[in-house]
Amino acid sequence: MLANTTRTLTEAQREQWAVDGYLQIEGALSPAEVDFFSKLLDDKVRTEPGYEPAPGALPRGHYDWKLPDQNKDGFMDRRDLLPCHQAFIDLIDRPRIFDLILDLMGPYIQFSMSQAIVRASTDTFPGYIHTDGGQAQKSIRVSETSRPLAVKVMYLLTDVTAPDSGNFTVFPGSHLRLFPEKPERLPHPHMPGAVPLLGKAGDAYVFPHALWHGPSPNHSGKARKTLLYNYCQMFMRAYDFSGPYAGLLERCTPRQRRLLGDLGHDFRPGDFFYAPEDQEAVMTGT
Ligand SMILES: O=C(O)CCC(=O)C(=O)O
Repeated sequence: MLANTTRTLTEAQREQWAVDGYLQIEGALSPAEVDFFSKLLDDKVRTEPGYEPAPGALPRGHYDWKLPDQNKDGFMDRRDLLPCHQAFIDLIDRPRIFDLILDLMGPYIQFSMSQAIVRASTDTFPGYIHTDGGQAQKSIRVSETSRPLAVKVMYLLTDVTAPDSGNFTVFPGSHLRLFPEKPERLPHPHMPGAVPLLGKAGDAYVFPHALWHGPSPNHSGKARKTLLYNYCQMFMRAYDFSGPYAGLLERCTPRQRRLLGDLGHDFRPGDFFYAPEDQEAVMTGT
């Protein structure tokens, strides 16, 4: 059964989205869900091989199949979580957050990526400021009144109550303007304009790929865990799978299937540009 999707942004959220370029949704996950996902990362995701960064072997942003560090507080950056557990599939269109995604992005969207990141407490990581969407998105900025091209939801699984705790750090408004990124002025989490956000486990940050953002260093003494879910307009490409995600479709609701690329027929040229006629009804559950 699909939840009927009716929630929309408040006026204050709409303004914050347009001006600052991000939202913080408190209590998006319950404490029980935070515990559940946190244990799932420790006891299942981390103990099995999966797609992880391979610095030195592969360029930045490319993932190789490997086993992460087995220390539960060590660094982990796992992609393509959905096959790992039904709960990861169900989080794709969790009503309270997905309602906002639909309101922001419109109904012609797909799910494009899932990720779990554990930022270890360490003196060796200086943080990392970037846009999402690779090289291209650094120079693509839509206007305040436009729908975004792609949006990420970051669920905190750890309280982040002080700076330099692996905070999600944003440059408010940077989704709308040229941002300096020169060898002599590389963006970093302590430069002017950076806002290291605080939050409670269970909070979610929602932001477009165009916003300059990233993790601050983590000197808190404890690892910071997050889940990240990405959505993009249908004419763009998913990052974690290359076509309809066939291996998962039988575990999905109709809406989840559509978000994972199942348009209800075999691929035809033009698909994903013009969506099936029931796209809006499938997305909103009406
Ligand atoms: O805070 C992190 O660990 C990374 C989050 C981030 O910058 C991203 O997902 O693009």
